[in-house]
Amino acid sequence: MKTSFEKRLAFLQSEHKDLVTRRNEKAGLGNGIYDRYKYPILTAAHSPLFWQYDLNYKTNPYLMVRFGINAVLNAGAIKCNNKYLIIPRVEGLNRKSFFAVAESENGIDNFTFWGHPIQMPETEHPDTNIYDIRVVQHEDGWIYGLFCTERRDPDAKPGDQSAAIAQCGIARTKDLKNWERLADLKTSSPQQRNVVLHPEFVEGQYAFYTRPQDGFIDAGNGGGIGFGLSASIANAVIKEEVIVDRKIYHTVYEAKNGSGPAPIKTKLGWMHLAHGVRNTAAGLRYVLYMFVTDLQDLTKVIYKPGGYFLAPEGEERTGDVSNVAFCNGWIADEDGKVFIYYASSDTRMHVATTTIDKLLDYVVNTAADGFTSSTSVDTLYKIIDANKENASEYVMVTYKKHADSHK
Ligand code: M1P
Repeated sequence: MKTSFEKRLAFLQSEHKDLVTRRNEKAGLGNGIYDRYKYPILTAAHSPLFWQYDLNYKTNPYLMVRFGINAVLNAGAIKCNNKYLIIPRVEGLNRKSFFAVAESENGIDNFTFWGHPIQMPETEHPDTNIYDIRVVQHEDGWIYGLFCTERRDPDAKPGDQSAAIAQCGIARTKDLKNWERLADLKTSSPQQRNVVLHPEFVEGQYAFYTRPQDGFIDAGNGGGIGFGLSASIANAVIKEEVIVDRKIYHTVYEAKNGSGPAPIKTKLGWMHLAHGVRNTAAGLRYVLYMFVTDLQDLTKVIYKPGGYFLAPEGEERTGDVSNVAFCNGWIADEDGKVFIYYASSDTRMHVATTTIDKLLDYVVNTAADGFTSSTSVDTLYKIIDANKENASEYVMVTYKKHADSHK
């Protein structure tokens, strides 16, 4: 007869197997720009049982969780050897997070973690917490991981156990297993988060997208997404940060914004996915938005659709930090397919799929934010009037009905 240990183990194994082998499928019709999927691709429950449990009856007779995982979120992404690899922030019950690689054959389901999480080397100033890695294949031949390293503020008063300093940690690898840690990025900003390495040299130097900020949460006078160059990557120093994409009053990025994954090079320009934050009575709301910069002048925004590209929907709206969509990883396949790996509410990972062509259509043909209600109405008038000529019979019937009632 099976012991209760054996029964519990068999149950845990079968639940875990069902979860990690579950097929994913597109959810509904989508918005024409991208498709969401029915199931999250990674959650805390996807972490291997051999991380969470001591599986030995003698040392864990109740088969208790010995290392609980709280959330799996904010993943970097890269395609290597034909596999879709994502590197989420895996957060333990103790709030400390670390990086681990999960791979999938098709990019939308069956993501499974590699056996061991990444042992990220440290600088002479140990990290208290590391998170939100952006992985990028640089033209110098290395894969870089830029992430946030957080440490207690050395000037914090003894009673203040929350004050923290966020800076950009930098490491490089060839295989995502063995990492070489480089010096943290130096800029003139007291805090840095959401720093991204541009995949190509610019003027013979390493180029970074930054997010200067005054406080740990508050961007304060930090104007938005910045850009700067450094001759060295081993000791990266940015002397001058130019703001590429500003915070603007009454937009979805009025409180702060930050670069997402490294931009994708397209025929029209560098395509960026970023997050924008605004404050509400219910707290901060994080959404994703897009912009494109000039191929020659990387600081010049040439297309920027108004409003958000993706916001948390349905169950995505709740979690540890509710009302958050965050993305720091996407993969563009050679055939033009794009996999957008986004996290919801600081809790779980999802995928949305689209193509470069659809994204270019979106950025070019979606009206820019006019920053007032009346410009929104002007945009809508243009769409309605154009539809007079192009709409199907069905749409025209409803159009005429409503147009007549408007006379
Ligand atoms: O909680 C939402 C996000 O908050 C931070 O992002 P930002 O620096 O733009 O405010 C990060 O801690 C991020 O990990 C988190 O998802």
